[in-house]
Amino acid sequence: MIQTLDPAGLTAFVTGVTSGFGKALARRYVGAGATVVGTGRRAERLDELKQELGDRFHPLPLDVRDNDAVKQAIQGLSGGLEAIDVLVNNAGLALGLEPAHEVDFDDWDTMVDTNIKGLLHCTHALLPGMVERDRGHVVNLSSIAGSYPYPGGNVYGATKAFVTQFSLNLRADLLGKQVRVTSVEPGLAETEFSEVRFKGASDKAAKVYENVRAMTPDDIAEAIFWVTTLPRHLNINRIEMMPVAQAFGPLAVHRG
Ligand code: NDP
Ligand code: 8X3
Repeated sequence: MIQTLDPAGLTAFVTGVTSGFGKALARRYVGAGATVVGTGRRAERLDELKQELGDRFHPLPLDVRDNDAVKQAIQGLSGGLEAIDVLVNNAGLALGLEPAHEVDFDDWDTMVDTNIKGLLHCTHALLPGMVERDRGHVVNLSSIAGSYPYPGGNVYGATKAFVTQFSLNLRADLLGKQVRVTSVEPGLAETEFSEVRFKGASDKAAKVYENVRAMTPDDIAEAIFWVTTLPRHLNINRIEMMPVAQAFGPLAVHRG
């Protein structure tokens, strides 16, 4: 038997708790006794979650793309919340599935600003405190799309490759410090992800999950809960997870 960490002693900063993985994780943490600062742009959804989760949940309306707002929000944390133990960089999105030569450049911009720069903003603001306290864990939501290319994955997959490599590079910088880093790389999971990717086209989004047992937000939340409550001498570098119903295709060959 190993001695896992008592979640009651953890304060987590989770980006993107208004939906999907982030919301499931906020519920998992608070249900186990942890304290959560939860962010997202949709303030009304944060309010609903506050109603549900109570005192140990601290809603923080925030657009992670806005570095000044991120810095200000993090500097404004008080009452014990200033010592964040776990940062979960979960906020992110895919926009579109068109081939690279047909995309709207604004979509690329938004994915880079959110998935890369947003993650960097939060990490840059919270990591120095973790190092100073010699205690912490950064969990980054990457994706299988960062390892395996697919048609239409162009910039989305590239942002996730950044997230994976950045996570591994952080490990290199943090050697000798008691600060852990994990890249979580899920495959098909049913959330609002496809609704966002297809810009509200619900029919198209529903087709992604039709007749398939996809992973659930709770599946991903459980993995994050596990890596962050392991004894402090253990670091899970990467965790790649897929539903059993998903696997790899052959490489494409064009004949003609
Ligand atoms: P959802 O769309 O269900 O949730 C995304 C969350 O990110 C929302 O809470 C949203 O909040 C938040 N968010 C998006 N943009 C911003 C922003 N600019 N500032 C603050 N918050 C933001 O998707 P998932 O739960 O599926 O996705 C979570 C993460 O997991 C993403 O990084 C995604 O790329 C990744 N992922 C998802 C997979 C899947 O199949 N679902 C598989 C692999 C990885 P709000 O809109 O209120 O701001
Ligand atoms: C989300 C998984 O395969 O739709 O990151 O890109 S995938």
